[in-house]
Amino acid sequence: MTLTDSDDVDIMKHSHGLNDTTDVLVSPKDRMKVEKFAKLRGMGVKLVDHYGRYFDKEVALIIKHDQYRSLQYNSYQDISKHLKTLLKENRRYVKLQDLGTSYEGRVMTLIKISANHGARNPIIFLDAGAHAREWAAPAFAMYIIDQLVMTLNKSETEDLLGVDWYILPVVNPDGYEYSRSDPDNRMWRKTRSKTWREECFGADINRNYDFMWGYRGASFDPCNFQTYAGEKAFSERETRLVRKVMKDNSKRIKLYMSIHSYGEYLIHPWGFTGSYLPDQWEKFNRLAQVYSKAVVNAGGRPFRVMSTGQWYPASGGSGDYAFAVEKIPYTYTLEITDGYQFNYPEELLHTVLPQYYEGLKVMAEEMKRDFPNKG
Ligand code: 0X9
Ligand code: ZN
Repeated sequence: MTLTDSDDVDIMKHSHGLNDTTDVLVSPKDRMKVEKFAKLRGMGVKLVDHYGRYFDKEVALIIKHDQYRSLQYNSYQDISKHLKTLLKENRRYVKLQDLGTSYEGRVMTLIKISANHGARNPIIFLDAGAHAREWAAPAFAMYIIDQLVMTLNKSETEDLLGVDWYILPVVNPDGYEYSRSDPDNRMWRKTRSKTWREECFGADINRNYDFMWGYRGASFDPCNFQTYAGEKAFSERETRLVRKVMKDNSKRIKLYMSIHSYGEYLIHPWGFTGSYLPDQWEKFNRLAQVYSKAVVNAGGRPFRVMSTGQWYPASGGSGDYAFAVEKIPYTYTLEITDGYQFNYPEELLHTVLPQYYEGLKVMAEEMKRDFPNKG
């Protein structure tokens, strides 16, 4: 069947491209047919029952050509699909690496974006969504990905500021989907793995890394729904997959940033203590100020820059691990959005994400300058 106007199907509006919808009125007896038609073509279907036109029995089907959208909160499935679409449409610039699966079996995909994959440029490694409820973080990671790919498409010569971007947009897909599954689960933070307490699930990914594990600001109680550090360091598959990215690329990764929310903070090691700072703290501070200034220049608010431990000490975080163990020269945690806690309104994403992105671009330029000898 083709989707054309007929006695059975009333197309109220055609799609005008990606992300647009086709809105269709259909009688209940033909509903399945149209739904199947859309699903077979990978289109999303939203059903509005009892649309109330002609007869109250009529049904409207809204067919979305692509469920994924930049600047909205997307499902993990749509995010994964979108990464594949980007690969298909940009084979020169985009590579995908399946890292493995999450505890519940979701495939975790690292996207590598480069103007020249053979050039051995310095790598900026970004991850987001370690904490399930911090939805703004994966949204920002996806925004960055879309912008980088768009930049490469606009100008063949543009070289993404001379760095390669490795991005893992959702570190904790099980938790993310759990937090999306029901309003009651919206505040879920941890993974969804089984623990030795039968009734309690999950560990805090940002307490699960093997540097000063369990030393401060972490819990050993699996029923602690915030900061349970896990049964041991790297007990969580997802944490191990992030480690794998770091280990596989440790020589070339010059900047690692873990994107979280909320509060507008850009924090650097140490996280395990607030009593002292690493020798390099002035470099950390300087680069963070550069980020913050660029955000301000783009019309945003300044970020609060400090060591993580000065904010509040917590050990077993990814930033400390990346710096202390993997020897990545610059590591940060970026806490984005302010004023709405974990429920940053979707319709406001377009106001802040472009500002945050400007900061990253300037950081990339700095990385290129700091590490000119290609890793
Ligand atoms: O507590 C955390 O893991 C982070 N804040 S959040 O609200 N996103 O949960 C801060 C992480 C900073 N890292 C350490 N304190 N080690
Ligand atoms: Zn967080």
